[in-house]
Amino acid sequence: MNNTQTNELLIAYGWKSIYNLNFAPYRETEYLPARIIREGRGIYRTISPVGELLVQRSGTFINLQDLGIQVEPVIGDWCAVSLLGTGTGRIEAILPRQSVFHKPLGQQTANDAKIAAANIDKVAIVQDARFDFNIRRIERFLALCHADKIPSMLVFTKADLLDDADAYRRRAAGRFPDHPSYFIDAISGAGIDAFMDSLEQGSSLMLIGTSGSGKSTLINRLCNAEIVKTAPIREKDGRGRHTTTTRQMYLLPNGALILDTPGIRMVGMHQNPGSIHDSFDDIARLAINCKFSDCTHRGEPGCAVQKAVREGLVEQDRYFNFLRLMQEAQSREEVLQQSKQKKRAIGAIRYRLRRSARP
Ligand SMILES: Nc1nc2c(ncn2[C@@H]2O[C@H](COP(=O)(O)OP(=O)(O)OP(=O)(O)O)[C@@H](O)[C@H]2O)c(=O)[nH]1
Ligand SMILES: [Mg+2]
Repeated sequence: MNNTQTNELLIAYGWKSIYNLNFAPYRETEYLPARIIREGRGIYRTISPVGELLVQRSGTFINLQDLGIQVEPVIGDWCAVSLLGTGTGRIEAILPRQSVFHKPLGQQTANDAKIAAANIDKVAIVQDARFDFNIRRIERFLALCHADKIPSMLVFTKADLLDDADAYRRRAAGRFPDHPSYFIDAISGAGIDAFMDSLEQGSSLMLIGTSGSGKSTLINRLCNAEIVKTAPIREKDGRGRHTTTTRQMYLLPNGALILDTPGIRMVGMHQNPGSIHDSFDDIARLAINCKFSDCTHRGEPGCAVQKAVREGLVEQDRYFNFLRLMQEAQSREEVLQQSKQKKRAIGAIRYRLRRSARP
């Protein structure tokens, strides 16, 4: 494929000039660039210059994956595909990714990819403002976005069910002054225009949130059509029913791309304590003035963070959540260290056994 063939369809699905460079090694081949817009049991739905293609991994690709040279394809990936028959093809390579969003710990399973999506420009953290307004969970999601260096915004749904929406707005703006937040009634469409206007043509926005928060309903409202299945939350506990089970990308009428995702059950931290520190930048700024450079902000003398909490400059709840996330990240780091040491020790035993078995 040459540059003139970088057609409108690819551009509509987020092709950027950088991908011309990424695709350069395949330019002289018969391969076509294609973007994964839906994953499911080893079959990927993609958009290519010749339209929609259902693709699977080629044998060579699987071999390269076994050698650790190719990665597991995920939604949002740009691939080099070979055409097989009408509407079908094979993934031959994954183009270098511009961004990745890692699944939170708790969502990652041993055999599964640790990455939820690739080439994402923005993440919208979707939360049910009426039944599940949970500031601490938002902080967890923000820490994940921050670790992956993906800009994020907050979307509060079910604004129509709030008695005093302004109080919630103030609470969100107070706690997250650096993040745009949108309060939306996805049933009537109130608040949808401001949100839609924030989405750029050709940019990819991923929705994340718990089940029942209204991610799919939001997409239907943005498209003004019932294109995604939705279901009411359970009456007994107000939880969602995990209606969406696969990740899928949709092209909105304004030209932006939006990814619907299954509801996240647990938002466990997968990053190191350093990146948690970075995502609480107000606390990180204060920490510079702590007496000790390795201050844990848990009671050391001369702690500038605790002083700010006492003076009401940092919300107590935010401070406690920061400590909790740090502790989670530290425990995870210790577990990783221990398992590394264990692997090294097992490796050394195997090596000694091999040597002693030599004639
Ligand atoms: N009143 C009101 N109800 C809403 C709004 N947004 C979503 N809902 C309702 O919330 C319920 C759950 O919505 P879904 O869109 O299925 O939620 P989801 O986040 O996609 O859930 P999963 O697919 O399970 O992850 C549905 O009954 C929606 O009609 C809103 O803004 N106002
Ligand atoms: Mg859904």
